[in-house]
Amino acid sequence: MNLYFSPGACSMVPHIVLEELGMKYESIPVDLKAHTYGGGDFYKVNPKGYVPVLELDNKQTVTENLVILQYLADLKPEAKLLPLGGMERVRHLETLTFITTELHKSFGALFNPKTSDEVKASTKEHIQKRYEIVEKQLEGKDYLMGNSFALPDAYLFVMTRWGKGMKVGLEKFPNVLKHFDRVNERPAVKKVIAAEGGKK
Ligand SMILES: N[C@@H](CCC(=O)N[C@@H](CS)C(=O)NCC(=O)O)C(=O)O
Repeated sequence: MNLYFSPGACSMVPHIVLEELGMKYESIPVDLKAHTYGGGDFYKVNPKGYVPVLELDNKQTVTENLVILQYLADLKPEAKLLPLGGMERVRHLETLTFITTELHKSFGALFNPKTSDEVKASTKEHIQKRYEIVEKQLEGKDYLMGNSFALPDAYLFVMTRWGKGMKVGLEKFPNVLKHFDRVNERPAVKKVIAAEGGKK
């Protein structure tokens, strides 16, 4: 399996999951400005032009983070990153989707150099509103879904990493900060951060 990634980007989430699952894979860095990888045209790998992309051993590609994460977790259900069925799976996917669509997408304006300071300030306020929900969900728990690490924790970790880097104002969310520190200590996470070496 190959993972196309960009250092510190949302592709860090499946990168963490691949390590947590102990999968065999290669990670291929993509230059998102030039849309190239190792001299190749990245649009030929993903016509949508973005990471993450998971390339299977049969050369089929899977895009869209939410789908890549489910595909990977289902390869090793014994790792319990995503329950196989029933309401437990529904709850995990509900939280994962909230993080992707409500948190991740809200960050977009902060990464755009053309965004005015006024819009940046209101974007940060909006992200804080989203984090109020996450803060409550983490109350009395080590991880989002209970007391063990699951897919939504990997995604939240990467978002909080961005939020800290972009000074979004996460100091007022102690549960979120504790969650970040807890996930940051996981050997798989340390390995990925060292491997990606970059920041968003
Ligand atoms: N809908 C995609 C969005 C992925 C995405 O936003 N990727 C960003 C990095 S975090 C990217 O590669 N942007 C570069 C581009 O769109 O050209 C998913 O959920 O996988």
